[in-house]
Amino acid sequence: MNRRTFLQLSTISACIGKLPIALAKSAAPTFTLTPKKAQMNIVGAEFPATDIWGFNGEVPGTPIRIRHGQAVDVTVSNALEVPTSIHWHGIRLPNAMDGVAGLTQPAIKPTEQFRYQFTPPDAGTYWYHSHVNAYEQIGRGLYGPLIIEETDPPKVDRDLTWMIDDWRLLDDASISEDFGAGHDRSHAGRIGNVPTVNGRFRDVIGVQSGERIRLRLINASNARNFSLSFGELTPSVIAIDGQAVKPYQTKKPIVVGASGRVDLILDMTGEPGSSHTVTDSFYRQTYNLIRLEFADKPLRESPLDTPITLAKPTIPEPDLSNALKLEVTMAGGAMSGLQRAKLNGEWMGLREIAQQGYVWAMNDIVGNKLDMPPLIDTNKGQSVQLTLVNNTAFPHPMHLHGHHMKLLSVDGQALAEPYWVDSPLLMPRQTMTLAFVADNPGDWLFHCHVLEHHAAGLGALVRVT
Ligand SMILES: [Cu+2]
Repeated sequence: MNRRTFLQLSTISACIGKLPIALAKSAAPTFTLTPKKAQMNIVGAEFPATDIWGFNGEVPGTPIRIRHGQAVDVTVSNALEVPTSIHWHGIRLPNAMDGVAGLTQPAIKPTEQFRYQFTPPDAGTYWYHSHVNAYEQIGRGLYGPLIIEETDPPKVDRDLTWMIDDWRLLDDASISEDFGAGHDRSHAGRIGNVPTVNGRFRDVIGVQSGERIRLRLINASNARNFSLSFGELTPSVIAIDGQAVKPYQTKKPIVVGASGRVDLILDMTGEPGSSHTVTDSFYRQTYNLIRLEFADKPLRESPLDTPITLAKPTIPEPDLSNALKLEVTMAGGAMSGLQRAKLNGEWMGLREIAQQGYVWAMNDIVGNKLDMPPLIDTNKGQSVQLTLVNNTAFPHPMHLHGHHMKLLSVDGQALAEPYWVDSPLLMPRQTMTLAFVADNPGDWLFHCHVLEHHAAGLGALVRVT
């Protein structure tokens, strides 16, 4: 650094000293995300590295981590050979920043840049991912964590993020190129054969007895849902889809549907020197996802006894007595018996629809494009009550952009403690009632986050004006 630049810098710092405190406090880091091709070893040293697409060449991409009240300021510089965009999953943001190419912005072409700027209204655990040919681009690795830190977070020894994913790899560890395959579109989506945590297969992490860990689980899979057990450990759930819930301890497996998030407090109650396996049992087979290895020396003799409750969400409460009430039935896919549906406004037999690559419908309408008539068209401020009926043989994580919905009941049973979600996982034949205030103007996607299902018609628009 020469004397001249040093002087310039000291002038700048002198100026910062005079800024009003509120302004100085909100100065947030800026980020550049360059989606590009890279290589990464996923399955271990005995296998070749895998060609991936990653933000800044990594999977997960560079963590975007800011404090609540600060702005997200990210410049995307597209170094791929194809167009892309970034969606900020779960954030209530202005429509123009939502990142859905073809709906809220044009795709970012190769060599072009796009700057995303918004201030997230809610703290919590979110993620970002491509929203162009998502089933291919996310499947190749274009995603990363987005963490908005609470002003007053619970005291923990470590705050860890696990982006859980699964990859469909061939024997030489290369990615299987069959993106959007017909069977995946009509069945459970692109389920992979290599489940990973933060891009590593069968990883091992070191922990200490008595340690308290906040674990942010983010499911970045195309299609795989997870149901995680932590061996002898008993997690406490403190947030779902980024929003605080009343903390509860549970021995039941923690379900994280595709695109969903769950925040846990995990007290490391295992013996020094012991080893605990985290397993997934969502589908028929149970397998080991990752292993926790306890150090020989404890961190402390007994777990912390400090509070773990997060501040209550500040999302507007829907007014159920004046809500617009709507039932939405998902139908189609294999083994559903769907006979016909509307494609481009015309009734057609399922065979004819399938010939064009579509197999799903919401309220008999195939969501084949982004500029369709909206499923919901309402005024800003209107409360909406949605009853979602999964009349299919497969689970569907249904993601609403730009809003959070309060989950009120499941299969007609009212929840004792309703909670906020943006990606509720509906099991086969399940019904959920949710409500939200349509307070964010714009055209928003509402779609299944099994990315192959969305590509095959399981999507719709919510218009708020
Ligand atoms: Cu689905």
